[in-house]
Amino acid sequence: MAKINGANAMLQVLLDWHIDHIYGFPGGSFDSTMNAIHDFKGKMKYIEVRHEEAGALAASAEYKFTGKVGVCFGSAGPGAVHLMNGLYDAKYDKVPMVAIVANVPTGRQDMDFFQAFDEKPWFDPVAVWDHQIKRAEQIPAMMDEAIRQAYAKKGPAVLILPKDFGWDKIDDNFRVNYNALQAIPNYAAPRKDEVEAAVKVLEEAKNPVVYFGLGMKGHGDVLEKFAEKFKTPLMSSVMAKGVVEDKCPAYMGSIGRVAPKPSDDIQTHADAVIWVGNDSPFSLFFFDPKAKVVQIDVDSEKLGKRHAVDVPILADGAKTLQAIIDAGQAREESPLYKAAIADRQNWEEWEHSFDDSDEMPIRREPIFDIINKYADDDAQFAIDVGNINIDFQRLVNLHDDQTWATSGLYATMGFGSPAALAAATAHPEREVWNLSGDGGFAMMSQELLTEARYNMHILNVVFTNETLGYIEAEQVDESHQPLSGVIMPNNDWAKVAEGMNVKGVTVRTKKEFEDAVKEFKQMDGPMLIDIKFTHDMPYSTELNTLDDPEFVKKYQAEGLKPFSYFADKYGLVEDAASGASEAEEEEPEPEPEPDTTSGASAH
Ligand SMILES: Cc1ncc(C[n+]2csc(CCOP(=O)(O)OP(=O)(O)O)c2C)c(N)n1
Ligand SMILES: [Mg+2]
Repeated sequence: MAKINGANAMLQVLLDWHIDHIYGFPGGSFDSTMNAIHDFKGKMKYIEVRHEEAGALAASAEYKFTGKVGVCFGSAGPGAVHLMNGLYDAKYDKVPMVAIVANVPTGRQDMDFFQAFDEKPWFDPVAVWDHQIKRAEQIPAMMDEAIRQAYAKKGPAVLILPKDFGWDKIDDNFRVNYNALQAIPNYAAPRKDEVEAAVKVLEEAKNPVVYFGLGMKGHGDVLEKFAEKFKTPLMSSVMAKGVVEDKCPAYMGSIGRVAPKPSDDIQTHADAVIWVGNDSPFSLFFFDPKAKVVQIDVDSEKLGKRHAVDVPILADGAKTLQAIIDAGQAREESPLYKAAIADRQNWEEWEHSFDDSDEMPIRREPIFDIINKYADDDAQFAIDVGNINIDFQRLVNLHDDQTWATSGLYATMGFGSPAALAAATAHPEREVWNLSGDGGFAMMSQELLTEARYNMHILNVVFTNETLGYIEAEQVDESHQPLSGVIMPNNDWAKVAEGMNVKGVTVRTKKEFEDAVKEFKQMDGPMLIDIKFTHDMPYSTELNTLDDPEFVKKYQAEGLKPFSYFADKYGLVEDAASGASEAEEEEPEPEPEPDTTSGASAH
């Protein structure tokens, strides 16, 4: 029997799973695998990040962009601990990923040795599967198992490899189980009585809406058909932006703090919600508690979790919506639908009225006008955490094959740069936009070195507003406290970039930004644009009090109409029997979340 080093057998399993790259950073305890990586040059691409957290976040982002598992590694002790943030990102957003973690040689374990600690218990709370290899012969089978477990349980799997086993010679006869996971999920269709019950709710409702999540990914066409036939506004979780193209007239965007105004306006007025493939935790605070809910999900644990459910359907979302489309009668536009469409138009006109504003420092709208004009139809957007979540949700017009990723439910700052590495590695032929606030960018800015080293075509856009804006807005609007700990120094990010061999440009105007973007599109490799950006906060949908002159002045919202204007105009009469208006009077305002970091949903 031919023999192979344990670490080489491990990498061969990755290759057989069609995984041809791995993010990581070496250490002494990982020497045996680094030797294997050297042996696999040309077959397995090694992306040497400058911080293990970046590798772990890149591995998590990889699945968000491509639907394929990402793999990262760290050495024993500090390298292992640095991975943790990326593992939690994967856990919260239900992302299959694999981390290979080194341990000191077996003969040195549990003896107070250098860098040694009991790694498995450390990973137990985060991992969907975590085990330390106990014999070298297990290596290929356990690598295979880690990948299958990550996919099946939709989370991070951690394989702990003691250094000595990586050097050991084992039989070279392992055959991977890649084919086993090629089965395409085929979730159940709904029963006839369930479809009838859903149609009844729809027919009895005056103002029904659809509220979907990532469970509908790939089925935007069915959602659009549904909205077209039943004249229902479509709303989504934050993470489901892009499932329906932004230009779809019925799509009001996501709901919550980061969302555009119209969906926030209309959600309390719905008397029926078709809730599909959506588990957004913030939805606890949305909708009239008395609204009728038809909830469709493939996971029974989700049914009734975020709102009382009247018609639970444990079935495929797209098949169920299609069955309702086939069985139900077309509807006229409801007052809520008409009001929503007009509200959205008012909101978008207001936003675009600032597109050519020459206010200094520059406003958000002119910047996003350029991004929308210049981003390729298959651009990949890596989105950090902070006000950029709000601006991206509201101002980027996603279309065609554009993709995006952020840190959703875990919402870690510093996600943008590692996610950009993942996008550029997975699809080097497509351009990558890393959109990050100055605080978030600072957390992983060392990855400019990685971008330069591999000449990745990434445009890093840093929004320098000299504050941790998202938290500043919370301190002002929610807790009414003095600003505390949010100031950022006005850093020269272009200079930092140049110091790391990345072309750096500082811009203050729309024209300068446009010229810099044009330059990026002509060149190879990475670039950084530091925008000296407005210190004003995005329009607050949490307050959304257009009848308050102070509020209007603060957000220059003279062009915006309160929703009551459209409600009156289109005869949106609150029906006491439906509970919508009653509920508004009776139910106390929900307490703001202690940390409403992103309002995002995994599904
Ligand atoms: C690692 C981490 N630390 C703290 C937070 C809390 N937090 C959320 S957004 C934010 C501010 C982001 O600031 P910046 O990147 O400058 O973006 P801005 O909102 O100013 O555009 C903070 C501190 C977090 N989400 N992640
Ligand atoms: Mg900032």
